Amino acid sequence: MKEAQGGAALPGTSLQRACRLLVVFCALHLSATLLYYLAGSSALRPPRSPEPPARSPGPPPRSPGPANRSRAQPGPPPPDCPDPSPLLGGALRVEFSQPVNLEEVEKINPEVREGGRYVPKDCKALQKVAIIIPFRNRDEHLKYWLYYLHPILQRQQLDYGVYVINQDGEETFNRAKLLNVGFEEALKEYDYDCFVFSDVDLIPMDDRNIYKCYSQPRHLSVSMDKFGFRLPYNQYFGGVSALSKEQFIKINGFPNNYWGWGGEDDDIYNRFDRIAHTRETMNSDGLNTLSYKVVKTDKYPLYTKITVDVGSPKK
Ligand code: BGN
Repeated sequence: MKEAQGGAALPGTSLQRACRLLVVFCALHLSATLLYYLAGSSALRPPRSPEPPARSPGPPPRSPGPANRSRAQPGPPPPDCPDPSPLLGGALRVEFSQPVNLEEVEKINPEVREGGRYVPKDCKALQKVAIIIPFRNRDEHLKYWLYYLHPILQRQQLDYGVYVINQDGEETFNRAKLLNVGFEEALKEYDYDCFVFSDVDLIPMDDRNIYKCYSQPRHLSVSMDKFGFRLPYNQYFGGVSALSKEQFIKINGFPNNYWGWGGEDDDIYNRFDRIAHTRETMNSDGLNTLSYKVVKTDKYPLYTKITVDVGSPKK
């Protein structure tokens, strides 16, 4: 019966075979299509993590020509210098027993540029300070000043320049007029925003005494050895003082008419005082009446020396 059953199924068997063949054919077709699709699409896709093209050492990149110069980006501006400077060390030992050799001073201050200019490398200085020193025949004092002050001013992270204003000739010395000249001449060189006026024989004994300007004029020589580490009187404004450009212009600079020793610093002090008599004269004696002649300018490695004819007192 079994056989009969098979015999009886003959026409159905051929149909099944045909169906199976069709299924196999379809499966093959589908696989081929799938393979073809996968192979084709992977050829279009980029490799997942491309290797950078190998580069031959070749010549260094050329500087941009005029056509593409505008595309060259300058580096980001340096950050502002921190306030206070982290380089400060505090109290200093100041003594004058050994003579100073300026070539040695140059060697230990390699970053000071010609004319006694310095700009911090890694940060933007908070102020641009011109140091103005009235001068005549005090070379030994000046050497000590340069020896001590250059390292201090660099630790204070100032953008600074040192201007020694040398009075020419043998006429009576005029300290305040020389300071006025220093203000005018330094501004011709650089856009200073602060002026520190210093006698050549004064050295700070602590580098936290910052040679910069404040919202009010400031007396920086707050105590002096020659006065027993005090000051002679409360209103004393001599020695070292700091005035911003605006403050200096506001008081019409310093008086030009104090020839010889003394008085000019008191006059300057009183320019800030509303009730003083100098408030009556300051507008007619100062920057607006300043006249002088620059005799020569010398750029030394550690300072700029401007020799100037300031005239003589009216006889
Ligand atoms: C004062 C001087 C100052 C000087 C101090 C300290 C005068 C004015 C007199 C009317 N003032 O007497 O210029 O800095 O002594 O030495 O001379």
